[in-house]
Amino acid sequence: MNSAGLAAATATHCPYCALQCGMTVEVTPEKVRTRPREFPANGRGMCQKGWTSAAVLGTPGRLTAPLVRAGSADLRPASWDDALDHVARRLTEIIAEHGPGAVGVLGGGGLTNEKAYLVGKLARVALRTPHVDYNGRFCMSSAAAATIHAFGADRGLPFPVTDLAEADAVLLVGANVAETMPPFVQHLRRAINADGLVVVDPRRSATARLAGLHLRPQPGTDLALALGLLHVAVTDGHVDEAYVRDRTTGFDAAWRLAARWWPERTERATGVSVADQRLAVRLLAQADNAYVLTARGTEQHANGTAMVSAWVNLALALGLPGVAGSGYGTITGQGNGQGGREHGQKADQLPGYRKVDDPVARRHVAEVWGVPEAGIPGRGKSAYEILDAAGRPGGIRALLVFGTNPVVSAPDAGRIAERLRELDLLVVSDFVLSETAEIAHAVFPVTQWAEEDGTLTNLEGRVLLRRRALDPPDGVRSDLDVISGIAVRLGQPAERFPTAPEEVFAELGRAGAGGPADYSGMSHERLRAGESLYWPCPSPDHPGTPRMFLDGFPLPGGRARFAAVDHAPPPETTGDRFPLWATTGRLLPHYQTGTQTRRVGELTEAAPEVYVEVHPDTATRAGLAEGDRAKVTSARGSTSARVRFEPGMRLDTVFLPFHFPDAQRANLLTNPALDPISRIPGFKACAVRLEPDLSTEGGSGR
Ligand SMILES: Nc1nc2c(c(=O)[nH]1)N[C@H]1C(S)=C(S)[C@@H](COP(=O)(O)OP(=O)(O)OC[C@H]3O[C@@H](n4cnc5c(=O)[nH]c(N)nc54)[C@H](O)[C@@H]3O)O[C@H]1N2
Ligand SMILES: Nc1nc2c(c(=O)[nH]1)N[C@H]1C(S)=C(S)[C@@H](COP(=O)(O)OP(=O)(O)OC[C@H]3O[C@@H](n4cnc5c(=O)[nH]c(N)nc54)[C@H](O)[C@@H]3O)O[C@H]1N2
Ligand code: SF4
Ligand SMILES: [Mo]
Repeated sequence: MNSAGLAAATATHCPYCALQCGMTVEVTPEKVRTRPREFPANGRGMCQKGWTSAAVLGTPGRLTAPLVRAGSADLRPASWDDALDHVARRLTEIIAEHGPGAVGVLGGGGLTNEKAYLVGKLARVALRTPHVDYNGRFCMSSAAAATIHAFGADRGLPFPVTDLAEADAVLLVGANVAETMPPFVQHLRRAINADGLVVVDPRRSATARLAGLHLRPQPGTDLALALGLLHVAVTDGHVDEAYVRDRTTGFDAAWRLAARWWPERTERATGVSVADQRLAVRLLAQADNAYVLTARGTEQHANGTAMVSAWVNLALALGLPGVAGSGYGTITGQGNGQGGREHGQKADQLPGYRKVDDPVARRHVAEVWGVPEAGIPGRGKSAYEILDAAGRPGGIRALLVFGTNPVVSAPDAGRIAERLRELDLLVVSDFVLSETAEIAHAVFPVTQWAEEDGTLTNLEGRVLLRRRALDPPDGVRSDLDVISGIAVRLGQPAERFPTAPEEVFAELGRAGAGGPADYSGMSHERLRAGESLYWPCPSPDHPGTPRMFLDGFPLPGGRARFAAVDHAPPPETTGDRFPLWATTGRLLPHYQTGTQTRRVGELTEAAPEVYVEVHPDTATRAGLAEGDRAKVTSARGSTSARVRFEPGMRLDTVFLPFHFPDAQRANLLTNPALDPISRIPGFKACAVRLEPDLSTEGGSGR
């Protein structure tokens, strides 16, 4: 037992990705250790990051006092009261001078549901700014927009992840689960053994190596491929006509566009052969149980919403969604990527996954918050637009950041870092000095996953309770304390910004009651008792909803909607100056911007620096050998990366992981053009050139 009377072993969940593997945290006087625990999503599995996650709790770089920068001085330790007073005073001055719309707030999909909810409330009620958004804008927003259109609701997997174990065929589009959530692969075992796993990825990724069929389109051409597969489904007679007639609308308009994507044209646009197109569709259509799953490879494009819609169209034509034993799903990425997009930290959204411009939702939430409805601001800028407006006259002058590190993760990150330096006030909550915290005016040191209670919603819409397993270090407080501390100093009553997670959860349930993501029947108590609760769960005696859409879709007539979408090339093309496509993504050992995993010895040893994965012939043509340092340059900037040969790579494509800081940032290259609907940037396709890096210091980041 430690001072809070905590048990030596606590059943909880991993701090990282959306699989939320069940784990036990064991605390002894010598050390803190994590072990996997039996849980449906992970079986008994856990990846290297989960095994080593306790190391971040005691990392030498752990922040234990607030930091404040006065003028151009360095960040210096301050007391909590002084730091909170300082931030509140500066916010008050900035709002007085520029108005509330000069303040921006960014949240994250790693925050608990309770924190995500209070981040939104802080912005709307205490700061009165519409400009609140979160890092999921860079992650899940295309899938969210496409599935809300198609199904009327966005729950990543609208079925338990264990259902996949019965699948004979799975089409996995732009997902590298073998690295991004290794225990997930166990659920694909049957499909893999039946040669029914079809992977769509321009790279021969670890996941593509498990596939019976690997389709290798040029980056950014997924939409043409999806249209081509729909075309083949129709012409080869694989459409589920009864399903399309009885359970959907809009097929004809979608087909009119897909009709022009005959197989040979699709092959020319994507590089995927006619035979492989036909085989992929046949495998899916002839399976007893089949699923279409998408992830960031196909979603993070400047037309990502349309791309996801095209994959959903294919699933609908084959009669998969809303049928037991088959379906469509998007694989949520961050630990609370699902809950993070439901409780009101999005620019266009109120708690319960309701629209901020829906008058009924506004009245309901205003009543729960005890504020006049007219006082709730309308729709605000999206994440990239907030960052891009930073420090501009008439733009964002003050920015509060909870749980994201845009200096590394934003597209065109060199320019975004410049914008953030122009802010009058940048405030960051984190447990380490992230690259964004380094340039902040105030930094609050916060508790980590194992030091506080909170709920998260995993990739299948199941709400989990993460338990406090040990005491936080002295000087560290929760994000909930930071939010409440700022709000109260801005004149809010303390009871409007509670700091007890259980109390916040009860309030977010009330605020979201009646919305699509209805948590009002859930409580920490039910979760502590071990109930398995999937939303919607609208009353205390409701068992939750593991499988959605079986009785119809929450749309007129209960019917799902096809979307009429057509292929468009990425916003920039390759040519003489930039002849190659660069795409970006993840490696097993590191998580996101690496602030956590780069502090773990074993993980840094496994992946010490950025590399560029390239076909040997492409590298040789650029005068590069394996292990050389290459300079990768786009119209935005350059990254210095070690060359790694990959014979399975397309000749026209290179790949870089985005986990590394400074001159190693893949995001010095990426194009910030945004999808018109989801506002996601196209992290997965930009034009670059590759050459030897002759600079001795090894890089030329901006
Ligand atoms: N180890 C590790 N695991 C993680 C994370 C992490 O940072 N590290 N992050 C978590 C988060 S937040 C997320 S969102 C998920 C992401 O999980 P994934 O989506 O699986 O990860 P990515 O590596 O971003 O992209 C997946 C694949 O898309 C491919 N791809 C690139 N361009 C294209 C394209 O144009 N079309 C298609 N079809 N594929 C393309 C890439 O080659 C890559 O193999 O992972 C989660 N899990
Ligand atoms: N080129 C390229 N760029 C990408 C992507 C890509 O595939 N390619 N993927 C995009 C995707 S999918 C995502 S999700 C984003 C992720 O991008 P970010 O959100 O910037 O990445 P993280 O490293 O998760 O940043 C979270 C920060 O918050 C801290 N943190 C973690 N938990 C908490 C908490 O509870 N409270 C507080 N206050 N802080 C916390 C961590 O220490 C870390 O510094 O990156 C996007 N950027
Ligand atoms: S797969 Fe995800 S949840 Fe599981 S241990 Fe690895 S990072 Fe943690
Ligand atoms: Mo993500």
